[in-house]
Amino acid sequence: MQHPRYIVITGASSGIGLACAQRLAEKGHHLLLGARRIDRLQNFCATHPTCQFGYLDVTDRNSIHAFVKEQEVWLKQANGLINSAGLALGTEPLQTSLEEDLITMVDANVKGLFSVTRALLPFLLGHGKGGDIINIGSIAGVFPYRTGSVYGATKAAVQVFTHALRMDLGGTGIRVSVVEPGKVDTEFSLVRFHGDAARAQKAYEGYRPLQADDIAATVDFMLSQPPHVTIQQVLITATDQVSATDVVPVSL
Ligand code: 8X3
Repeated sequence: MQHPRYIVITGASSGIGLACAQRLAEKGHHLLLGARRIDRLQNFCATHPTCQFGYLDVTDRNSIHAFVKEQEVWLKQANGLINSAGLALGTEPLQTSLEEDLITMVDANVKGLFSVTRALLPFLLGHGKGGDIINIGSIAGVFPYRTGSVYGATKAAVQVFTHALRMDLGGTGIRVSVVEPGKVDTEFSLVRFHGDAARAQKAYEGYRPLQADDIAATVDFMLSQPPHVTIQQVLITATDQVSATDVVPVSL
């Protein structure tokens, strides 16, 4: 078996974060899970003995600092961070969008991801043995689409942050990467559509979307590379998704 790792996962209560937790816990890695919905994390950790959890609201600096302080002992061994907390809100063009949505997306996807990473870097660097930072970006940050100005811009920020942080961390053995998924069948659309379940379900109908575990498998593959290999950027879509917005179901 691969050496067990000590990996922090944000946004671990659902979607890609939860799928990463499931897959990596099954491989015996030690995980520190952060999210707001700690009842979900508690349930998960009850059946996964290598996992522990803490309340983490990445949009709140005080919460980030409290999480770090509470988990200080565990964090001394940390050699991985998966930044999965993030969201899209609304499907309106900017002129009719809600300002609240804009602020929340920037707070979580940009300020939250940057602040969590900065707060954890002293630990990732402290033991001098290298590690991984894997950021969950989006196809929206690579190929802009209508009504995705703010969400796409936050994910473009994640991509640039990844590439520049990799430079900052040159020589430390810490690999920095971004995974940029297309449509993944998770609670993502339910959140984006403000809880409209029927509409959210439609977003994944009529074709075969990615599942959260497809992304977790990619993350696992990246983490499993030997130390001299960095997979810096991965754009991953369902085969049926041929652009940021177009779906053409495979007819084989
Ligand atoms: C999620 C994918 O296609 O909704 O980041 O932008 S998409």
